[in-house]
Amino acid sequence: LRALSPQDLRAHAAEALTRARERSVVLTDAVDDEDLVRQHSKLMSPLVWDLAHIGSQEELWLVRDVGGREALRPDIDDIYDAFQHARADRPELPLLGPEETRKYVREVREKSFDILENVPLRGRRLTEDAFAFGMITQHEQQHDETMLATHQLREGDPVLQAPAPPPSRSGRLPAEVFVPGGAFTMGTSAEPWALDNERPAHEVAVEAFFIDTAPVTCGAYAEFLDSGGYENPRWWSERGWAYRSEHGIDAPRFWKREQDGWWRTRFGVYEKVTASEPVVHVSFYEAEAYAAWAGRRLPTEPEWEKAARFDPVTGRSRRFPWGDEEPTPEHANLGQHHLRPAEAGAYPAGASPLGVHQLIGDVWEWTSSGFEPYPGFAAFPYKEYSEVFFGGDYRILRGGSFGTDAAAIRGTFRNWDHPIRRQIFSGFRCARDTRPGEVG
Ligand code: AVJ
Ligand code: FE
Repeated sequence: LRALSPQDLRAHAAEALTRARERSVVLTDAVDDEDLVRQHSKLMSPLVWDLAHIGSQEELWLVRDVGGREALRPDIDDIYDAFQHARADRPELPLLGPEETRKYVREVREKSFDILENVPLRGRRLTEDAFAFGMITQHEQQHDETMLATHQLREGDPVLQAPAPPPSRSGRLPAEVFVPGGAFTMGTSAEPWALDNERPAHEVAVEAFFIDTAPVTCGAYAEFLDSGGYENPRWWSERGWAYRSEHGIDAPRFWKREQDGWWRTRFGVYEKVTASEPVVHVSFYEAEAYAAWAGRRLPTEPEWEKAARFDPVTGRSRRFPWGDEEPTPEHANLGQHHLRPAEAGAYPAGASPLGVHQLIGDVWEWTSSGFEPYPGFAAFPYKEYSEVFFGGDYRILRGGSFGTDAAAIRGTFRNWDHPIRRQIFSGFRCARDTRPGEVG
């Protein structure tokens, strides 16, 4: 991005915005109007709220701030402000209807494109490297992933289709990978579209450790379940056990035990759980309990990032596990191209220099770390993106899922959620300390 001419940068931003919008349209045109305005779960907004909120944020940042243009709909700012209304209360708001919403987001987008063509991309931090356009692209893609999670919660016939992801192309992989101890560069000061919480680049020391080559599979997770793991407080943290008991949690979200084993509902299809696939829709507490049962632990956030970015030959941290190039379908299962995670070994071209697979794509991975600012953090361009969440009851998730677009993921990207959440596309991999005398 840094090397692009202003004209190429504009074209790149326009292409990213267009791809995001195509996806928003797929997700909202897939259902009828009744489904669009309905709340499918108390945890989620009606899809029509997400769509108008996408337009509202774009109006605020691109049309009004970057473009300096007049407000289109100042009357609806409050309705689509995520901080004014909890998700559970959003169906009660005087929301724009489906057609009005579609018209609104189209009108905002026409203005954004006009502004992108004409605004100087130098001289102001918000427009440097077309940052605001990248930020709004990522915002739309993040809500698209949220809408995909709403689709997963929706009852009724399937409305989304996608081909199956590739099978393993890696032969037999080792169970775990050794990551050497020492300092590495975490975060970034160079990534043009990185969000405020990924900045700045800084050195972090980690002890040597081992990390799983691939995310924990449904087959491995079912062993934990079938050995009574959900009935034994020994594996659970105190808060995790209380959460599992209060909510009657006895398996990953969407799983059901049948006579012939575990089944699941996935985007409206009831199917047998595939043992070789990464487990998804587990909370942090479940991930933590599985790890304890397996005699292991979750990786910390710095450990995850070192495993993903550290190149032992150059000592440098890469943008992605495979290098500095943008993700392609050869590198990772991203972008809702498939509606499920792929089995271990499906993306050999996406492995890290140390040989860790599928860190990007497939499933978000819980880490043991809370959401804290990096040393030197500065809120940009607004406190409500990250700063207000620091120190809250959150755990960091890394790497993105099959429902995350390439525009909204990188080796430095940080996601966070409450430890009880599992409607998101969350899985995990385990790590462990080196044993005395053990060398990788
Ligand atoms: C960073 C994914 C936790 O979806 O709540 C969307 C991103 N911020 N709109 C979320 C976000 C404002 C955020 N996460
Ligand atoms: Fe938002």
